[in-house]
Amino acid sequence: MDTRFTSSEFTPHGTTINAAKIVVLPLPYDLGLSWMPGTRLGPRSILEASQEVERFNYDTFCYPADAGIATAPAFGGRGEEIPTYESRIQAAAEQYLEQGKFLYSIGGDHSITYPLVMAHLKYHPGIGVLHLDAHTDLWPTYQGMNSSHATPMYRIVQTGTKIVSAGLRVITPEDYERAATLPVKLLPMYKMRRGGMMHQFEDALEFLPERVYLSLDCDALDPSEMPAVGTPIPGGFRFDELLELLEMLFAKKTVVGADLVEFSPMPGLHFPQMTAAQLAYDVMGLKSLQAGWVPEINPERVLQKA
Ligand SMILES: [Mn+2]
Repeated sequence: MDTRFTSSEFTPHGTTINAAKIVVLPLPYDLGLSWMPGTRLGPRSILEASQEVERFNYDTFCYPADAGIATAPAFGGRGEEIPTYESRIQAAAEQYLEQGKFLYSIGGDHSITYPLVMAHLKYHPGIGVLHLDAHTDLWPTYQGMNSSHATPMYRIVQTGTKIVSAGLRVITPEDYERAATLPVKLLPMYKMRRGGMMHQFEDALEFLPERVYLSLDCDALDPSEMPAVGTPIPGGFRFDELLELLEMLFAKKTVVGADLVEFSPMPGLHFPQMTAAQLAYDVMGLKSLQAGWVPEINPERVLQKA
């Protein structure tokens, strides 16, 4: 199988990480999961599906691949102590950030986001985190572990980093108590639905600094469109709603890094991995346009000119 994201190494920019603006970091890991294992198979499955993603990105009207997308070697954490694995993630991320790359990490369960954000904080001090998820991931410990897919936002916020968590459908009274004393804004899905989704989201974004890291848990999407997650929760975003939120995010903030986590492929069901690959490519498109790496091309206008 192909272990690269898209066949974009065939772009004019060549095949090397040196020549690429975007580096995809696959992190096949699932020791932070509480219920269904399987996210360690996520990156491979998304990379495979990405071969079928159309090179022209109709969601963002550009060719993200023209920015140069290189895929870093994947590494999981089997047989490794969790702190060791986390330092390896952070070191790998720092290596690419040092080279000025836009890092797009593919998990893996949500525990990978903590070391990734730590790396980004080093190169982009003062960033905030936009967290799209069904869950708050704001537990101090979960099942006795402080490194779990239920704890990354708690760990991140301990560094003073501001977080907006949106799309939430599971919030406990304890979450609200915790959030009240921390720089976290919780945006439950029911409020987004009732208060005008885009308006609520725009408001929440004002809580964050100008530069943000985007962490996207696949279970933010509705299970009807994204069933391939460890902990599916009904009532999530539709794909087009999520896309609109991402467009607003890139219109309002500079995104300095991003991840996509918790994808857990279901044998025999291939549309979710295509959805995940498309979502990843959409974010790369939005970033490429924001950074001016590629031009916007409206395909309808091309037709009018002809
Ligand atoms: Mn999560």
